[in-house]
Amino acid sequence: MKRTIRIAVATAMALSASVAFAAGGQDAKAAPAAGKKIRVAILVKSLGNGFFEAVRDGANEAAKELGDVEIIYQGPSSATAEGQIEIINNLIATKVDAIAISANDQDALVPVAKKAMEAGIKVISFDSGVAEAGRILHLAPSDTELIGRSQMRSLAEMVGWKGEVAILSATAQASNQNAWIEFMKKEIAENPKMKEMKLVAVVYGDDSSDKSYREALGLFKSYPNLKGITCPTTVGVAATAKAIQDQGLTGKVQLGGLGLPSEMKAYVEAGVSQGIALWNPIDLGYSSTYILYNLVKGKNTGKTGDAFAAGRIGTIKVGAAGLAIMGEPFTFTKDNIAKFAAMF
Ligand code: RAM
Repeated sequence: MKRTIRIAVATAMALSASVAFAAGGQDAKAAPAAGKKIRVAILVKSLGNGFFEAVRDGANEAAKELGDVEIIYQGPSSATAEGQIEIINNLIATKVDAIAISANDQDALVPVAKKAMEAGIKVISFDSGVAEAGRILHLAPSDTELIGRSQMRSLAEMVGWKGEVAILSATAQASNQNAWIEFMKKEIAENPKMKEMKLVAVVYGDDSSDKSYREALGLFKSYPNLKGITCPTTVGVAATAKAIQDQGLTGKVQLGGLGLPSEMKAYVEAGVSQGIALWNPIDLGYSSTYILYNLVKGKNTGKTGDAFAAGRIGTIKVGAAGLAIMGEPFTFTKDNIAKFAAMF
């Protein structure tokens, strides 16, 4: 079977011990401060998203190791900046110590994130970034250009390098998806092997299963010759897989993107998608918690060049513009997806 994304992956273990991280640097288990726990809020794009539930599990794992950390997991019911702003205001009022945000809008959250930092709260973004002025650092799961270009290459392989393709994304303001889409567009425009491919539409399912499903149906209707869809969102890719299957389009419309193995296993095994990619969301939550803990404890500042000790992950280094990058995406195909589906 075809490999969908040509990204070198050494072993399955590389997924949880991300390759871009320097080895070692295990932080000693901090002794709980007398009585008071450090309150770390994990603010996600929206509730009910399995990806973020795995992030939460990783945060809880780190909190357990650290001992004196309490995780507060929150998110709006739908993926809006307004909902997140309201939650951040509440977190400021209740005086949490730290917040990790996956942003629904990188700019709209800056004023309230600044307000939180002025109140002494340590603020970072992870997954989907807040603009630089509104966070100490951003923890990205992988390199933006690599994610964007490799998703388009993966889809190209599936459709045989020709025909109409579309992107079904999360929200129109999502900073992570928009940055990836920029590189998907560059790849299709620049790669001479893709000259017979045409990107016909970019649509938004807002990380809602229902809306994503409807948008997928809309694509089938508007583009009867559509050969493939790539969805850089776990919610969108699962909904699109269901739409393809329900419409009897398996094998006619190819599907690629970023998906949770637990949600995509059945579709990948049934051939609805030849393969999807992702990183380990558990590690993202685990690392975010260690980073915030070290910031609160004054062990790190988060400035460029700073190195955080992050438990089993090792050392996380902060690069230019306060950007810390975890590792490389991993590709799940019908040969390996079952193993990961049990994890996330
Ligand atoms: C969805 C969210 C998240 C993104 C993943 C791939 O769960 O949009 O931000 O990183 O997909």
